[in-house]
Amino acid sequence: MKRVITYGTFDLLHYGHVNLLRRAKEYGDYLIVAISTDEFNWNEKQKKCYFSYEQRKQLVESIRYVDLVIPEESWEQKLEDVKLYKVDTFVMGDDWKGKFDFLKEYCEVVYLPRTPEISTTQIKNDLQR
Ligand code: C2G
Repeated sequence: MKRVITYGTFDLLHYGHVNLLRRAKEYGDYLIVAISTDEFNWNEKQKKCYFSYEQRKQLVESIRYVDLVIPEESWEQKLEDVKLYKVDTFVMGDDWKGKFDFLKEYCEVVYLPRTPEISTTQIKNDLQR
């Protein structure tokens, strides 16, 4: 079984997120998604999510490509996760290109093109108009 992992906030879940998860799943048979907790988002990314961790988890778990959702609580946990879950491929959108190359010793690292014209920030801005 080939295992894939990816990380993200996934707030206001949109088709850009789903495109990423669909393509990530193509690299294996089992896709793990680490979702940033509310604390991690606030403390480390200065992001205030519209949906709580539990709500974002429920939404992501409902996506057909996703096999397991775990919490992302620190920047440093990726290496532990790769080892713990015996990950073969680490996937992120290419806005993170190069940032996780240190994992190349342990697994394949893939950066996928982002879906253009959509983001959680864009949705929030558009709704304020
Ligand atoms: N994404 C995408 N296309 C978009 C928007 C997002 O491909 N239009 C991808 C991002 O590149 C990322 C994933 O969807 O791989 C989740 O995006 P975010 O929820 O914005 O995640 P982010 O805040 O980048 O957190 O430790 C890594 C971080 O947790 C990533």
